[in-house]
Amino acid sequence: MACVPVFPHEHHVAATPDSRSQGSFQPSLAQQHESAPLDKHPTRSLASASSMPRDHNHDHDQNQNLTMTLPEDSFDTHNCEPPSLEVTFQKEELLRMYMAMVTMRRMETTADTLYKSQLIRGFCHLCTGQEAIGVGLETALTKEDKVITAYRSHGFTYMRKGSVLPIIAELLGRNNGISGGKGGSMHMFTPNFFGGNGIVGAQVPLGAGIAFAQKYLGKKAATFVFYGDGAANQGQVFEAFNMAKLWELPAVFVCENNQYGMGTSAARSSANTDYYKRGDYIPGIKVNGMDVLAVHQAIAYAREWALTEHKGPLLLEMETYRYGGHSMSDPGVSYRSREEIQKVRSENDPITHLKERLLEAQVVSEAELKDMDKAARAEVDKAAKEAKESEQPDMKTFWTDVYVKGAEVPFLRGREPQETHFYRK
Ligand SMILES: Cc1ncc(C[n+]2csc(CCOP(=O)(O)OP(=O)(O)O)c2C)c(N)n1
Ligand SMILES: [Mg+2]
Repeated sequence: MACVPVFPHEHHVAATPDSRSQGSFQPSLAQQHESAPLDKHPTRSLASASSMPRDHNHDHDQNQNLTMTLPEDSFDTHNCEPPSLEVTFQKEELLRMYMAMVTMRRMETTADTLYKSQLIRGFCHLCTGQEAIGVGLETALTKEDKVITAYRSHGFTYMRKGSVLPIIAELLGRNNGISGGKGGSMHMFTPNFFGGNGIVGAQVPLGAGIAFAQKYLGKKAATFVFYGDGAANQGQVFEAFNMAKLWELPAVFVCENNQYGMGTSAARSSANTDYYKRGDYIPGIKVNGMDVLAVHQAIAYAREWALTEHKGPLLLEMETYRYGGHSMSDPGVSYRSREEIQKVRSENDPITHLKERLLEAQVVSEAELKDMDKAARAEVDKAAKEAKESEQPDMKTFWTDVYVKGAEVPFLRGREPQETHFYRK
């Protein structure tokens, strides 16, 4: 299976059978599946029963395991062994991953359309092109693990919540949105997903704090802290690294290197673009973030690492690419060429990669994949219709959900002086 990384890794450290079996942090496949993925989420609707292929001419047993070997250049390492290149999945799990990625893409395309028709206002950051990260992440986590990211949060929210309607409704500012229609694109949360944060880099120390809380409370939960290449040079990121290492926190810092910040290439903004080495004393792994199976493998490895006593944090760099502009107000072609975007789309698309794997392994036929694409479209279109039909939040709730109950400041200023709201009379 040809699987081309976004940008071929220059300093690849090949996994040898020996290196893969060394060290207590290397989870066995059995362990990975114990801590795993989709089946541990009974409420998740990655793919409804009706949208999964039922009657095809290939292998009828979707519970059957399929073992595949990832390309040798899937990982580069800094002071640690690479994850195993052998991955085993049930066929049904692979189909659910495909379904999740196409649903996520359709959701973002729909958000793009709704934004352009001015039904979504304000900021809106889409993750089109980066789907393998959100999906590969969730397949390796348990519900109790924690996730925090910046403002490019729709894909993660979808995976943690398991449905599209609360996300589109939130974008449209409707009361059945995930934050009651009062948060918008950057402020989405679930009990174990801490958003959605608009201040670049600020989620990194917050994430270290969440990891600290898990350790303090004796919980067996790893915290995955996402940030971008554009945030990677901030002082607070290194301060968080330092404390996480000193306190051996169960944190995994994940740099989503999509090659650009807000209009500036990684090479123009970072003196060292090997983000996986930038933790210095924290070991790191560069991962082909366009391959959902490589992402899964790296996340499972990192989770095990973080939860092993005295190993402390790990750094992952997901090498990926964003197809759209930084946000809806950026066409995204003034600092990179259309040809570059087209080349990644046609040669290195994460959905196409998985599709090719599934076809090659005869897990599914082309026609069945088309049916899944159609089902994903129908699911998102239905959610968008329902979201559009729902109400805007009542103005009475305008001042609520700003502070934790009991922690409110005496008053909060609105846009106009006469809009001031007094929490304490
Ligand atoms: C502290 C702060 N400075 C500047 C901004 C404006 N800003 C928003 S996103 C961004 C670039 C971030 O790029 P990156 O971390 O690579 O994330 P990506 O958008 O590529 O996902 C900037 C400068 C901000 N939101 N917060
Ligand atoms: Mg970036």
